[in-house]
Amino acid sequence: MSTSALKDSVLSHLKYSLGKDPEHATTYDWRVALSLAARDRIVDPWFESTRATYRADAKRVYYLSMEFLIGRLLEDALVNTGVYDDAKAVFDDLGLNFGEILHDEPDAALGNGGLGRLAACFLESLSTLGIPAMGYGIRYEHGLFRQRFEGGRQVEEAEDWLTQEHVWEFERPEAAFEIGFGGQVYENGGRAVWRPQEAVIAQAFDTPVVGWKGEWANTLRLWGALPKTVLDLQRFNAGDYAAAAEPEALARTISRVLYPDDTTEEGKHLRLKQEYFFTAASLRDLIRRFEAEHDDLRDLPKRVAIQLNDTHPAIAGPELVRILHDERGMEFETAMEIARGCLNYTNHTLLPEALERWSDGLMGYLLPRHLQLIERIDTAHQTQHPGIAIREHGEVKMGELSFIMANRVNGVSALHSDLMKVTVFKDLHDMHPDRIVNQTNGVTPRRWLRTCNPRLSGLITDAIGDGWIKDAERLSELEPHVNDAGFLDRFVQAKRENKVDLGQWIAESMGISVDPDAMFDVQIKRIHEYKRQHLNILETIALWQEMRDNPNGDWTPRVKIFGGKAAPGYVFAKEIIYLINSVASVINNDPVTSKWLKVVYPANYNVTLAERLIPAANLSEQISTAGKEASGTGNMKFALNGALTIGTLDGANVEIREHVGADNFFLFGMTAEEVMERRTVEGHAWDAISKDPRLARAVDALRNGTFAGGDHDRFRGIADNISGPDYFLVASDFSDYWRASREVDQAFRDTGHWARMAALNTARSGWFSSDRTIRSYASEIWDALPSKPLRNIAAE
Ligand code: NBG
Repeated sequence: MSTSALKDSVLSHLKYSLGKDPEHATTYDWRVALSLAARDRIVDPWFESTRATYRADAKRVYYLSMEFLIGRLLEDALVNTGVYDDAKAVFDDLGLNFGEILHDEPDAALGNGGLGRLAACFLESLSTLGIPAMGYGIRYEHGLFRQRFEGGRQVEEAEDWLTQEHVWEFERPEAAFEIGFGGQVYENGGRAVWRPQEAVIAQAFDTPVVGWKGEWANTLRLWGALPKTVLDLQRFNAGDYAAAAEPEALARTISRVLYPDDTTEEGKHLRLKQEYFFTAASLRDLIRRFEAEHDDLRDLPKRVAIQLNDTHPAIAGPELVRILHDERGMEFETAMEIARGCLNYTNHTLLPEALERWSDGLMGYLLPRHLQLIERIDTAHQTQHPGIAIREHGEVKMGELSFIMANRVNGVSALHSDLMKVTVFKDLHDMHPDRIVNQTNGVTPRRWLRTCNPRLSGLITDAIGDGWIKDAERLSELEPHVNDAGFLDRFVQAKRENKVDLGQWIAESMGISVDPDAMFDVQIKRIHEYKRQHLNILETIALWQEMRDNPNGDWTPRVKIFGGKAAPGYVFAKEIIYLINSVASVINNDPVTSKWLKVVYPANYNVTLAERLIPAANLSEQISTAGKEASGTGNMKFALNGALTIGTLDGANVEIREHVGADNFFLFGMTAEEVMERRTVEGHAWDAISKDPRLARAVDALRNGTFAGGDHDRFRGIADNISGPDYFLVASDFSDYWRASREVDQAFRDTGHWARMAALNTARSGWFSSDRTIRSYASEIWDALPSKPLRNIAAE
């Protein structure tokens, strides 16, 4: 496409879609006009992908996920369709600030963290690889909350990304299903009939997801909840306006927010409704599609692979059985076999408290027929494999249900998959030793290197051509360049410029000045005790204390950057946020240490902020208690962008270290096995603290009011936890973390060597592309093949 054709398209959308002339157009208008022009370019390959899928009668992959953390879509679409440079030229020509236009787009936060972002990377890779697939989820009106800090504490606000037109989606009023809840189960002629008491409409909204070079586009289909009757006219006419609008309000709550706080009964109720709502709509949709082409539902497993992203869509098992058995009259056993032939389950956590369980009471109330079927599935399984129950203590265990209903079950890193076999799913694994397979996570190199880091990706392409963008393992061709001083200089230069940009942004948005030559040390992820942001901040405190003791020391300057949100109901995580902000305000105002140490915690960490921070990072903090982080994906993005990791042997860190080489990775801490052993030692935290005066002093600073304006109690909770139960072994890992951090300091001073290590991280991280992950799911789980790639629209 020529620049002038793109310009015509943008101007035409501005005029005919937005009804604006260029003189009066705002940044928003321009952004929407450009997005529509970009979207136009995706529609043809999108249609062609669907046609090709029908022609080939290809197996389809359905990815059911409560979360798709897609972030902004415009820049990605421009890059993938090959018109980024043209678009920039168009706006330069119009005298408009292109960066500002790209940044006008709201960040679609339809996810919490890694699990949701993984789903988004997978969709992009599925499209790049040309595998016919569809993502199914919920079109949350508000998505994840927006985080603000007030006096250092987290405040949550509703995110309102949908108040503006969401230009990427197509509303599908014709693709709608009625989804019921509650009611009774009757028997009719030997068949169970479920008569729900209430129902809402699930309506589809489609977003095309385009792959690299625009060769293929799959669909992300998100369900919005609508009422069956918009207005109760009788009540309205009787003057009761609020009650008249009630059905609408009630229905809409289902797709209003992501993960409502489920600590209350109401929250639980709504959450289970959401799960059933989108799962049931998706199953109906995919069966309808199947039946448009085929007539025997027994062939479903040959044509359809369904991936359950965590247990949130686990109700798919009983729902599919219900459709086949109750509605279509198949034998229960046949229905089970078909369901199991289609379904697969990915586990994303071993934390027992994060494995979903629903009380029989709630399940029986909302989904009475499903509860009966779960009992039947449980009995059938126990007849063959006695000793493990899906239902226990009056609850349905969704992990067990998912496992039993799945053809394949996978963990998300080698270590995690191994641990699944000996911990949470030990008994089930012993019964079904072939069911668990590992699929180490990955990230799309298009967004997470090509687009977010144009400087580095430009340099890479200069050195080895652009084949790495589609085939990230070709990044290994950089290895010989790592010994070339000229290449390394440019590598360092690219990183430095990214740091200067970030530094400017920090100065402008937070009023903190940072030195671009200091080490940018970044920990960005949800705030959680197992991720141990408090270990990082304790080390920061200890370092600061040491610098103050020795103000003439030759310290390696560091900027400690944090980012992340805490779940609204997670009190301890919110205390950690408060502590980080409090430490930041003391340290950042200390004239003695200010040339060496800064603590920066920008609020509202999201995909967009990650795209800003990762390219500018020197050091990636991956310091979870070993055995607790299922995989991590941020760790991969950092390594890809030439940051070195300081980390424990946890999740995918293990594999990252194997790939980049132990010499290019700062390892510390106990192994998963040592962690389990250490926990059995009584007083392990006290023991660690008494052996390390540095740690003792840092913990003491939490109790003596240093960061609390003299208030001794403010951070007592955290201090008591670290020195008492310390389940996540912050105290026990501290000394080794300190040692490794000082090694990092030393290494950073040898700039040439550091640059080489950083470049090797990039060169050796290609394996962590989500293309590799998806290929592996396709061959080991889905038995799905890429359909022939179509024309390359980027070349046109
Ligand atoms: C998260 C894990 C991460 C992992 C992502 C994606 C959940 C339940 N789990 O370690 O904590 O990288 O899933 O697999 O969100």
